[in-house]
Amino acid sequence: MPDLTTVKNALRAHRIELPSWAFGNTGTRFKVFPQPGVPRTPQEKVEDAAQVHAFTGVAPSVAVHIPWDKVDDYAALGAFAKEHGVSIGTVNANVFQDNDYKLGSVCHPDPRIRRKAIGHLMECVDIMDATGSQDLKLWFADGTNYPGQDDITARQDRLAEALAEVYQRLAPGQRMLLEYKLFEPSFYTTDVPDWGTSLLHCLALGDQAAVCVDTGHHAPGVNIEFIVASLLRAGRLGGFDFNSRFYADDDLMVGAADPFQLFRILHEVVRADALRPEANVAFMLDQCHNIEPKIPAEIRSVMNVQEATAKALLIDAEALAAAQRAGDVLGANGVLMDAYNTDVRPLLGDLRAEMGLDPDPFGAYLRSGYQERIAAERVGGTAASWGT
Ligand code: RM4
Ligand code: MN
Repeated sequence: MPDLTTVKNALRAHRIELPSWAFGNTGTRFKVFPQPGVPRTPQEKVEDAAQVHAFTGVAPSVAVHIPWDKVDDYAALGAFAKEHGVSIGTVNANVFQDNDYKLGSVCHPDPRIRRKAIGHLMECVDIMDATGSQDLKLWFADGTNYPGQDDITARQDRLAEALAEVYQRLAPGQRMLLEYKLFEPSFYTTDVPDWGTSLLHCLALGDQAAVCVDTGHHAPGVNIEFIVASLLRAGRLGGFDFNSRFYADDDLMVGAADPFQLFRILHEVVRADALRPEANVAFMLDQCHNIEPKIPAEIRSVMNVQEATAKALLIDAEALAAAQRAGDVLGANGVLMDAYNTDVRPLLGDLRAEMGLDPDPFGAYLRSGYQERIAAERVGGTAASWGT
């Protein structure tokens, strides 16, 4: 059995990044239900993210989305985050919400639009320089709706050209994470629809480019842990956008729809010894809390990742390898299931107590009075929301 101190040390060192947009109002294409106390500024999003870190101890950075988190002075935003005990993490580019991008951004047939999109990506790298962020995350809504609408190969060429230009702009130590998604908003072709396409572009670019696996971006039934294992093997797993889904890109809390899948994914990470921060795999959340309260939902999500990670760390690797070598199908599966079926909540409670935290971050936050305070204080102004 793995040594409990080693397991706890791995969990203590684990880092989970929060998305600024999870704290703002979000909804579906049908309705956004506003919530009281929602941040009105990027700074207020940072304050809320800092609460999640204060109660969990493992979420010390917050990803920003540009222009949703546009400020005049990004270095000052970074300093503000630091004062609140967190830092600015991944910079997410947004080239999908401008009228010019109706037919795409970096794959658009018009060079003027492509230039504009590349300009935005360059601006995001400037922001990384100011905040000290390591990663630029790129997700493109680019694609087509109708056969014949545009040339599939020409669009790949335009994509490669744009990515190469931005890649050249990266400083040593900065990375480009290329995220894929099967479909939506495009319904016929998507220009980066899968991990193969993303990996091909990353390989062409160089070592500073890696794939981002958003767990909600696959067809139903896809074996995500297989993709994760393959990318780890190739040294090109840049990070995760964790969330869960029942149907498509549902953006629900990670571990809510399929905790077993999350465990299987984390087993591959642990097996590759890639949980350590030095392994440079970013564990990010990318979620929208449309009907549930946002800060508690982020706390619950962090706890869900920790629980799946703890179970993966508890797998008896030696017993598993021995059973695999012996061709003991049921024995090997049993080793995995024993770990999965362990109740790790007491272990995580102990760990939090050792870290000087409340063993129950969820309850502790609810009791803290923060939610009531922001609901009372954040009146006036415009609540941040998906799209602003
Ligand atoms: C996309 C993708 C990106 C996120 C946006 C908001 O579906 O998952 O990571 O930045 O949504
Ligand atoms: Mn994502």
